[in-house]
Amino acid sequence: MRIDVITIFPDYLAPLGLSLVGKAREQGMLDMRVHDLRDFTHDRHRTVDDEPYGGGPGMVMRPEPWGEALDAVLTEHADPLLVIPTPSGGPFTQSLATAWAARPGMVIACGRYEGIDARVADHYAAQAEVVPVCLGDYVLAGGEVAALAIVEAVTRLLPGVVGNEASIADDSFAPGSMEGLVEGPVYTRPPEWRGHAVPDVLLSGDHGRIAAWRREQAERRTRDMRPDLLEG
Ligand code: JEH
Repeated sequence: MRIDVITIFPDYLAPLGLSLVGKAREQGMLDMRVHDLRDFTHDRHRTVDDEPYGGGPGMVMRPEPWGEALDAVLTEHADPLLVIPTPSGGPFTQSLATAWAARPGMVIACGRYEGIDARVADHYAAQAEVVPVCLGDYVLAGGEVAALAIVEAVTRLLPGVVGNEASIADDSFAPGSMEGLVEGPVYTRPPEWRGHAVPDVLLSGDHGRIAAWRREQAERRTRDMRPDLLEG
């Protein structure tokens, strides 16, 4: 898979050289390139922002550097997908991660300030699938943290990246697992730690009872922590 990230803070994406994503890159399953938006400016100060038309606080990202960067990067993509993190996007969900893991690649455009001039998304809709996404209901300072989350969520679904295929099928939000439930508590050795015992059932070897107990725990925790998941 090919992933291009465009940002004014390329160093923000440095963690994607580590861990699972880093291994996927070393193993040649992921070709990820990070581009500095300022390399696509032409003025002496490498300006990427300007005042908002209509007034208001903050600054908006100018369309010209985005146009030059996206023209250069999108031509490298066969079936172009342009992902734009923004507080006004649709929710980024596991089902989007699954769909995107099956594609040849994507370009992630990381805005800063009050966001990117809206004409950029409009313009590229003619040549790419443009998807504005939002991580969650809190306000970040830019799209970089969302890009980290998206790259990790998608990459771990690539065939051969996670050694254990069962860990993917079992994901809380994955289609066909414990549908729409969060996971209950998990334990490892020792059987007693600082006076806290592991529930007996998990040491019983009775796989039927263990499965029933886990289901009950998942339902209980979903009711307590994520009642919204039970509404549907
Ligand atoms: C934030 C991309 C580019 C800050 C404020 C405003 C909210 C009311 N889950 C997420 N949160 N934030 C982002 C995100 C994702 N994905 C995100 C970004 C950019 C993604 C620039 N920023 C900073 C930013 C304007 N406010 C938005 N409003 C509803 C709480 C108030 C206005 C825009 C951009």
